[in-house]
Amino acid sequence: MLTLWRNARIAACDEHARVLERGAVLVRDGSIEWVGDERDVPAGLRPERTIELAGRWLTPGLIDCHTHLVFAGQRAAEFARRTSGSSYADIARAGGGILSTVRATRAASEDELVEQSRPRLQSLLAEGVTTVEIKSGYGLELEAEARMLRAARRLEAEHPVTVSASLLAAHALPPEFAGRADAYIDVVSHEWLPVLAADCDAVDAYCEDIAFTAAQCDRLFGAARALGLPVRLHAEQLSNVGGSQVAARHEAQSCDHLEHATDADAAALARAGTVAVMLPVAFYALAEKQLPPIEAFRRHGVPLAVASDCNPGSAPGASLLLAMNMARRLFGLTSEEVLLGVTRHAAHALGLGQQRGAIAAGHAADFAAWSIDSLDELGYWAGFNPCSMVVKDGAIVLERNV
Ligand code: DI6
Ligand code: FE
Repeated sequence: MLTLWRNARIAACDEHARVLERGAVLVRDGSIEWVGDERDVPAGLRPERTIELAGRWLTPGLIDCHTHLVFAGQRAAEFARRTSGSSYADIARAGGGILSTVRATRAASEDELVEQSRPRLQSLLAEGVTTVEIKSGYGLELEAEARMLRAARRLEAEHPVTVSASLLAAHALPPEFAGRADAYIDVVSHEWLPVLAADCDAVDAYCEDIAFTAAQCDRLFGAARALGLPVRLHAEQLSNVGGSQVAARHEAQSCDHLEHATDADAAALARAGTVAVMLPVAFYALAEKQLPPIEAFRRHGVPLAVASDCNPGSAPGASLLLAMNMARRLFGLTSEEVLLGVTRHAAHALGLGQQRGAIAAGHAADFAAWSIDSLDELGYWAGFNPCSMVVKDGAIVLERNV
């Protein structure tokens, strides 16, 4: 079936960042066949259906390229401790933090994980998100990590969304391995990865002084790549322990957080073609002070993405639009950087740059339509959602009166 989407203002987010004031898109069977000015719609093609957008803004469907949205329970009591002065690292060292969600997640069945995670996914979908990355990392034992990945796949099957699943077994040291981090990395690398490789799209790790060292992440990544799995890394969030350099050495798809990254780190990421993912909700919720080196990323030409980091500890929430607002207000990103950060660059961060993230011929017809006057309104509203329609693989999957 050939559908003509017409009378749209289009932010294509393609390699030329084209903006069409009176644009049209031809979609055949879920894929974009042509995009351009209305007046240039190829003659001779007979669309079987025409959708009139009445001058509305159309962007690619948004991509949230860093979430931990599958988990059980919540950590509101820790948030209260943090707002009265405790630090995230202190709570983690005392056995709370990630390990507290590990206890709740291990105790949850696959059904319970799906039930508890569904509202978070649906919150993102209502904001125009059509692709979402979901990490494991709260199981930290083979079966519980596998269960998290299965829950992510079930959420994908139930909703109009593409899920990219990352195995984050190296998120925290499970209590069974206390004092034996190297042994844990060996088990994950040589016993778990071969079993779980078919169930995930990439391997992630948390490189931090409260988590895993650069050398441990390096070894894990070596094993992942030997199995043909791409890698991504949480690095330089609270301190700089050399994670970006490891990520760059393994041509990571993305390196995420990066508040404490240096100019040399930015240069290494640029050379490796790694996307720097900004997670301002975590920066905000932890009341961090150190800003990521945005100017260095720009100077070296590191592509910037923005993501929600949805998780029960450092970024409790499920709003990519809020992350976009915070990326502008707290990190100083421009509205264009923020839009590319949740479309084209986010697609690249997931290795999906050829299929999604742009309104371009050959890409999937994933769109979001917006009730806004100008693109500057994306990342302007804090706590308000101007998304009026979501289109997944050519089908309208959500319409909102806004
Ligand atoms: N960095 C984060 O922002 C999340 N994980 C990570 O490595 C936080 C996860 C949590 O606190 O539960
Ligand atoms: Fe994270």
